[in-house]
Amino acid sequence: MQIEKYKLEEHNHSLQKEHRRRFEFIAAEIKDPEGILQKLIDFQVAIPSWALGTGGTRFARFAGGGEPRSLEEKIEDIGLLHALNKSSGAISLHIPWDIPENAANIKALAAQNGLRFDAMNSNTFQDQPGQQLSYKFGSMQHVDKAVRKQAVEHNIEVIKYGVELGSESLTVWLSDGSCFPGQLNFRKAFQHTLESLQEVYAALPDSWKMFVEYKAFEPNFYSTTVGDWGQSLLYASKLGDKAYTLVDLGHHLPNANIEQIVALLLMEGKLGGFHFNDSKYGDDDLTVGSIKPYQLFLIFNELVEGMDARGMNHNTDLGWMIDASHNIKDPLEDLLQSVEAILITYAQALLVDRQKLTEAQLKNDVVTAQEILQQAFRTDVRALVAEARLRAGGSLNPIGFYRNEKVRENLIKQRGSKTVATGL
Ligand code: RM4
Ligand code: MN
Ligand code: MN
Repeated sequence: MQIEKYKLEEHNHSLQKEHRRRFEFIAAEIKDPEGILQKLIDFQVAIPSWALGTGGTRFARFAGGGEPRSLEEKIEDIGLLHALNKSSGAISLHIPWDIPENAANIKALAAQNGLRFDAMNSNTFQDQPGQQLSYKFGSMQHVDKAVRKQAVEHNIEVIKYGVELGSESLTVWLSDGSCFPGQLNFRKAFQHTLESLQEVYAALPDSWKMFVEYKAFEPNFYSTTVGDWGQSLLYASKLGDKAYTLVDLGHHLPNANIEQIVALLLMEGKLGGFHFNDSKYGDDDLTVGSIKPYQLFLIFNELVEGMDARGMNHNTDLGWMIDASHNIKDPLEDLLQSVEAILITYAQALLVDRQKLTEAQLKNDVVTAQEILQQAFRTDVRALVAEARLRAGGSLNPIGFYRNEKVRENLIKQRGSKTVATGL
């Protein structure tokens, strides 16, 4: 479904007066509004191809209508999001859920929608129909060399698809681990995994990055072979300069200090990518910013500080991706909410008065340090984010527009009410 430009203009026009009043207020309140607006306009977050359909739990899946039935329709959905918010200009593919049958056509369709291909994701956590050997007891860690080889070859195939599409990174997330004590030898599992990753690393094109994603538990419940940032960093350091750690916000044990992890990975030049979502208990994959917005702010605060300390480009030097799943919301509305939450939090982090914070730290003035952070966090920057969207050609109120234009109803008419998107 295409968004008609005149409809977007009409919608923006009807909201313009109220918006101007709010924008002028915030612009007068903060330092360098123009600089911040440009950073917000530049910032792009990749949408994963698996987040466009309704997810499910291990108990049930309540399918929504009008879900994309093919990779082409997924690209159209992301194009629609991007037309509305101008901040979703990339797609992250999962192989084999979304194999591009004709890469040139897929690339052209993405380009028409203003999208580029972000990290490619491999999948050795499920057995696929026709697959020779099973991953039931792991993939890259497996005791059987033939299984490890199969996993390595799959990853190399994913890189090939990525090269055809113009992607420049591979994310490896392994479910490898064990469910019971004694099931595996930790050291051997690590060494097998490292050797397998090394073989994949050797097949990476020069310009590519490899992201090693960690996760504390699930689907394995006793040990995970890439279980935390320490293990991921160990693999990434042993692999080489093109290997980095990927932080998924839902992959830690409860109450982990993720902002500190981020700060240290950045300091080491080993933070590569990010999977945004929110959670209360485990890998809940909820809408970004819906449960712990202050934690997200503290993470962004470290990201901005750490990237600036290394002179990094906020938009292009890290891979920014959403990794969420939607059980009860319309996935497109949920994604609009997630991207909005990311931009709001990024804007707030840009507001932190770094010089004053450093001064407070040097004086051990704990109270002032807290005041500085909370001053930024409690600033209502929504009109700033809306202005960035407006200047980039998007909508002042993406969800409002989506609902007024009955986008979901139209998609159901086009695609049917019982469609199933590929994926989990
Ligand atoms: C995992 C992890 C990966 C994602 C899969 C579907 O928990 O977050 O990034 O590819 O789920
Ligand atoms: Mn993830
Ligand atoms: Mn996850």
